[in-house]
Amino acid sequence: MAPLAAPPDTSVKATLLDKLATSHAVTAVIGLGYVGLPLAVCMARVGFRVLGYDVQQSRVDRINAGNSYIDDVTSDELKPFTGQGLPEQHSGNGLIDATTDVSRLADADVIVICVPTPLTVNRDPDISYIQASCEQIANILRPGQLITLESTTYPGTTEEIMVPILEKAASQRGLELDKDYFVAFSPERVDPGNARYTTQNTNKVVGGVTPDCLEVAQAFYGRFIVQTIPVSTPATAEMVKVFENTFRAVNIALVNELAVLCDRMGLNVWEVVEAAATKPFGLMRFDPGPGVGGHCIPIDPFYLTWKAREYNIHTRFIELAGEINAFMPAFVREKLIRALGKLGKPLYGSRLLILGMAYKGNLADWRHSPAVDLLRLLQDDQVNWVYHDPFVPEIKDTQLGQHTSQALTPDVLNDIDAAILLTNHQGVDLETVLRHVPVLVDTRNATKTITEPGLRDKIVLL
Ligand code: SAJ
Repeated sequence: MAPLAAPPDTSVKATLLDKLATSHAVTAVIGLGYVGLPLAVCMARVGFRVLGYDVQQSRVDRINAGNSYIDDVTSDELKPFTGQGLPEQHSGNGLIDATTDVSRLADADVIVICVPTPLTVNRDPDISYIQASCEQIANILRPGQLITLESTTYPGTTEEIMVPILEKAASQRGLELDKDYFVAFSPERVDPGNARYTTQNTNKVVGGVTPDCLEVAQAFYGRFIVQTIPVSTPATAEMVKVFENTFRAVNIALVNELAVLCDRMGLNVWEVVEAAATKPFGLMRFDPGPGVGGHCIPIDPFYLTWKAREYNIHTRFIELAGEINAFMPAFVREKLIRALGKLGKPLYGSRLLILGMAYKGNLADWRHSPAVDLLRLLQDDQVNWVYHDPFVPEIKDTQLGQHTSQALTPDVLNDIDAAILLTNHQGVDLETVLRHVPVLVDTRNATKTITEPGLRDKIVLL
């Protein structure tokens, strides 16, 4: 007699796995920034309904109108999936539905947390956005949900902060972790502006609170990301991420320290770095710069430093790297003083052209930009400055005030005592700048292709 077919597995996990496999799962992303919005588009591309939750109504409105505000997602990439509440002529299929109504998260079978993890003024981790998101999810927690945290944070956050908040609500409703709902940590690996490595084709590390949590999380991410990399615990996954960014911060600091030493020794650090990079093994290229910006590299390593204190470990290496990177704007000021001095001009009261406000090339993001750090430093020198950045039309800073990007016209350029290049944006006409200004301090070696002697002589490299 043929063996009886096993009864269908009607467990919560099996039902959720089936919904994930067939794209019937309703998904949600909390935080529609440079991580959350690209993720939402990847999820919609494989047919998931995606509820995008953000506290900013302006972001929600722009997304529902198919109007992207993130460099890495064009509006043309977003439009096919939006259109909620718009007239039928909007071509979108409405899979992505942005909202500020957090109660709608109750509909979601999968909720991904992509909120900021800044530092406090005392440079301690600020996980208040993670905690707030967990409290919101706890209010709508129900059987059949996977909750994953993607925000970069210190090892231990998922199991020490997130799970207790969810467990408190779950126990009041008779819900059990690993039976009724599942929790994992999976770090984002978005490199803003990187067209080669995207959310979809960058391996995704996943750490589940339990083996079943890992299985469900891998089934979810495996639907739309090229490869998932399972690790044994959420803390391992959290540590992987802070290690990745600390690796960058430390190596950038090394090459920045080299820049200061080469300056003293009369060596060209850019020539050293270029030549060292010809080594086909055992060396990864990093470039010196005016400092380290963005919302990751200057911040994430200090999440590790803070946690290490709990174990009486003083992460001197990480803190030294942070000090060196934070010193670079002052080093640029020193180079500027020398460059103006050679022209018989003081820095005090000089007129400066800042080339680039964004924290790195071909991006519009100027948060935590070294340009802001340098300009705040120069305030005591009473300099008069204007900036040109084709990606950043305007800045509003608490200390610097409001400024708009100036065109590189002769009447702007002729009035300048020195130009300082801080961001290596493509397409900035550096030759025109050099034809008008007396000196250009180039902190990114962006002028390396300019060979005309009359122009080359005006360039001072970091
Ligand atoms: N920088 C240097 N020299 C270098 C590289 C970078 O001075 O050789 C500066 C940049 O100009 C910038 C800052 O460091 O001001 C940070 O640049 P970044 O590209 O390292 O960092 P993000 O925040 O734009 O992107 C990073 C990701 N970058 C890469 O992997 C190349 C990665 O560290 C993370 O996946 C991501 O942030 C994140 O969100 O953690």
